[in-house]
Amino acid sequence: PRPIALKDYSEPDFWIDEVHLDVDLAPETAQVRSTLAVRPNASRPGKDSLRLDGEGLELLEVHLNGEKLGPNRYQEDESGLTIMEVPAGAFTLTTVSRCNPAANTALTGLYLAGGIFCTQCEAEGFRRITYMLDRPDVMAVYRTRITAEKALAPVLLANGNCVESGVLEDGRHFAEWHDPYPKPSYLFALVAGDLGCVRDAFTTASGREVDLRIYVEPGNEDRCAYAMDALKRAMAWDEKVFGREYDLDIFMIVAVSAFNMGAMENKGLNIFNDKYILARPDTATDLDFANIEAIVAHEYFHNWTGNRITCRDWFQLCLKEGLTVFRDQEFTADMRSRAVKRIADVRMLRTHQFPEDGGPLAHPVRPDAYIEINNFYTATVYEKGAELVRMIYTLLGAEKFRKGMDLYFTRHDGRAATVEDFLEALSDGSGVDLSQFKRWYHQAGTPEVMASGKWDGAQQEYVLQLSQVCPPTPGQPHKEPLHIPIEIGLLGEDGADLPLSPIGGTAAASGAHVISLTKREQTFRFKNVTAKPVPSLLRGFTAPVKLSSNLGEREWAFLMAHDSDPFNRWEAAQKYASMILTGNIAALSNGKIPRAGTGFAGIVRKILNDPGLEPEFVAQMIVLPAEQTLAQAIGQDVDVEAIHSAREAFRASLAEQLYAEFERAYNENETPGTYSPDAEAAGKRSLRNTCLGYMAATGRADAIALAKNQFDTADNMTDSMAALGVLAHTDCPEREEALRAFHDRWKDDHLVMDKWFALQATSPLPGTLSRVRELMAHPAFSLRNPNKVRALIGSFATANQLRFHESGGEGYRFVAEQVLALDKINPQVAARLLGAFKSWRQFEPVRQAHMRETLERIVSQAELSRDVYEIATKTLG
Ligand code: DPP
Ligand code: ZN
Repeated sequence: PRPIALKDYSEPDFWIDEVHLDVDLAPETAQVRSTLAVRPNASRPGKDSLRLDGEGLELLEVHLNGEKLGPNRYQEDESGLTIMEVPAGAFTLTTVSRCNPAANTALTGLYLAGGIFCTQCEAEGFRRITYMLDRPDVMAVYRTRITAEKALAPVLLANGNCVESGVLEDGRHFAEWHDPYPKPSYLFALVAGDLGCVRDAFTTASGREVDLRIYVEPGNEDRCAYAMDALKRAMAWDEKVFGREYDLDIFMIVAVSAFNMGAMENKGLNIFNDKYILARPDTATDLDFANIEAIVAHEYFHNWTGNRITCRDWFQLCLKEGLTVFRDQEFTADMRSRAVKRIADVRMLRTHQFPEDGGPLAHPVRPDAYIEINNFYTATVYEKGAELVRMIYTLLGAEKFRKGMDLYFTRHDGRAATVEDFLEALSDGSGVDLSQFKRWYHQAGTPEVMASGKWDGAQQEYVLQLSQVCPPTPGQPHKEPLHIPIEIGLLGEDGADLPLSPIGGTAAASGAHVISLTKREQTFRFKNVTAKPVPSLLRGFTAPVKLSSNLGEREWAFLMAHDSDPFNRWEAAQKYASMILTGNIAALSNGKIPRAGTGFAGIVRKILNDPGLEPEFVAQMIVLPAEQTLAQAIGQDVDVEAIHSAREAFRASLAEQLYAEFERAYNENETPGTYSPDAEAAGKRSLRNTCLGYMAATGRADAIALAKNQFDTADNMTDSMAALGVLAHTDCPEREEALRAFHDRWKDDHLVMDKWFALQATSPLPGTLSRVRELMAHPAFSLRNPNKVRALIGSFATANQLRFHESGGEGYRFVAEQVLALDKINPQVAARLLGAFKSWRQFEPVRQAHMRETLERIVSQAELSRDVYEIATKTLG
């Protein structure tokens, strides 16, 4: 397969202004009559043949301006249709074709799953429904008529407003939908099936009434309240914070159980993975509720950042995704705790994006080439993309950022835009120069920033030397210096912030200050510093970089105890713990005695006893860096067993030292009464369950009994899962009994069963791999359903470092087997799963060899999908 490059972009030869679809649905044949209003692109004149994209379609008829064309006038091949000798001016082109929804296991295009007809068109699925210029810079007004047997599909939905519906003979019926806003084909959607509906309404700032509907499988109507509430809050927030109002009279969400992604922002008709809509206290955890809130908001926010202003081409994906993730992060920060949200986002960035950026799959936030675009819905495009927007926000400040965004919306509304357009609007609207900043979009890799601070007692100055390097990434051996905003503070002896008086800059009243590192090396000076301070650098994680400094354990301990910036306080705790743990990991390998970390435990004790801290923040403060994070910190020759043992031992040691404190916090953070998913109550449960985990890490019988009791008596899924997690990951007699009880209670609930699968797949106990194999035969499991694959195989491969990296390579071979089986069913999901190998070079030689061999075996297979081929070859490098 040949790569597609950004530099080869050119406008299409033709524009399509209108699309009329007439879709006649049956499980095994969907007949689509499509009429396109085509006009030549004046800037590329003289083209007499029209090339349309089309895949897996059975072409029946072609008409041009109402006249049926003979087969000599067009040519079909596996990727599309060429119409020869088209008129010089505008014309209409009608095609009649068929596809097979029931046979569509790739879940892109039009598919039938769980009895529901559903579409997924991003990025290039529309061409599997009908022939089209399937590219985002071609924006058309769509009218869609759906016809189906009423008994089979009583509900018929598409984008926009329903303009007509009626009953036909033979038990058939139809509905016709019209979306007045021009849109690219990837935002087209159609849903048909037997669906229940929950309704509500929202009145916009300008007083328009919007009809809100969530469609779900009948029986699930009682699980939609939280999603609906989140939707209304998102609509109000976007009006208030970004001045953006909803534009149609109806907004619909459909929840389906077979979906490749989390959700999709189709105009007026969002389609969701039902995991991110359905929630009831007894079936969904606090994390599920928080994800639902964030994803409902994310998809809603796309209406302006993605739909009204869309992407010119797929290289600009971050233009809508990075920006919309930034918007949903801000929404969650406003709805919940800003500090906790920032910690969660950085945690996610570091676990998923940093390894991508540091490995063979590294690519810029705006990639310059791809083989399969579906492989670029990555943590880099989404999460790092959001960090770039956040840095712009930091550099501009709230007010100027809003001015820039306002200009972006007015300038580009109704159009397909580029990253350059976005940066120009933000720069013009704010008056801030972003020309150097732009490098962030095309330079891959995580920059490393080195900081070295010195207090000059004689001058009463604090001198901070900063330097930056960005390691080479595939195709980019040399990097230019980036514009890196770094928020800093200086702490005095008492732990309070000192006032900051930068030399050659403006003084910060608040004690925190953002400096711009733009050169490879730069020195910053602060005056009137009368005693030696401790610097707090990169507060709020103002840039997605790896920071190293000359701070030692004493300073980290001090910052962990005192930093006024909650993010950096958490960061200091992580650094401190990480220092102890990496030392202990090395000690384990050398037969030395690990440290007990009494100093660390002492600060944890104070934090647990501080009534002024919010419980969720405390929970974050006391969770040790994950095994994968430690592997990254070590960077090479990683020994997963040593990491696991050292971490578990340190957990147990902390738990022994602080048992009474954990027990007290466990008891004090009970949330009696009716369950509420709000952030405060969720935070208490989170702290409480973190404490339970620590207590159980001691292996004490009373702690295991406490977990068992919580499991038996929990009235909500959060507490039930937390307790089951403790039992399932402990070698104790209660384990099997609890897993069985949970199974028997929830075996008919597909979403809850996913939790049950994932929990067992992430168990550190030996035998996990054979359990996972066994579970693949469970009636609730299916390779055809992406959620099942992610829950069981995905969790094993990406969230169980110890067992996936079993030294004999069995884990790798198992996952590779599933990747190959899945590639025949659903290439997107297969390629995603293969991503588990992306950090293979950081492990010790024996495991590296196993992983290389496994990857080579995959590459040597005939008939790989583009998706898997691209990931496998790039991973091997
Ligand atoms: N465009 C979709 C989203 O990010 C793809 N998953 O919302
Ligand atoms: Zn998105």
